[in-house]
Amino acid sequence: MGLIVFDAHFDSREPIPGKEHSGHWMRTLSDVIDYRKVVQMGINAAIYSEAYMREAEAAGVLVMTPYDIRRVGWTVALRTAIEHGTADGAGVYISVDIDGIDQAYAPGTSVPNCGGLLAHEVLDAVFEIAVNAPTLALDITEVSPPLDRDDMTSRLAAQIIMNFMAGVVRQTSSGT
Ligand SMILES: [Mn+2]
Repeated sequence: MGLIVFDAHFDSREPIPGKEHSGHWMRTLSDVIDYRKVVQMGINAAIYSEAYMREAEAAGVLVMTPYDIRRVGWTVALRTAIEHGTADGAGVYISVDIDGIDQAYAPGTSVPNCGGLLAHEVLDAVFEIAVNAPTLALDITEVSPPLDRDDMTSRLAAQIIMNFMAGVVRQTSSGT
């Protein structure tokens, strides 16, 4: 299974005994994740030491910061991401951490992101991936209604799910 993740964070920190935190699943699920088929889009490189980037890339992860994506353009970035995530004929699981999207669109999250991806970029991306790749499922994480403003983050999350489903329908119906 391939994995295309939208997130500002690597989530590859060490677990801290006795203290719960959400930033370690990319490390602690190493027995089920094939890192050579993982793409992390929207990583905020400014908040990490270089070691995190080097470790991810050494494991085979394709890392794209918002800057990387805009420099090559979304068409090329998504084509590259899909090629990486579907290596060896793998299906793709999409995971959207809402903090990968800029705080201007997604303030309702525990770590708002100044400098994240734009809402329409991620809305278009999940649609494009669902249309153009054998996509298995999508999840959305880190949406926090108590921290939201006028439900804008929750509505964005719902729209991401709808765009994903529209892409799945388009792919399913394209061969008939
Ligand atoms: Mn995150």
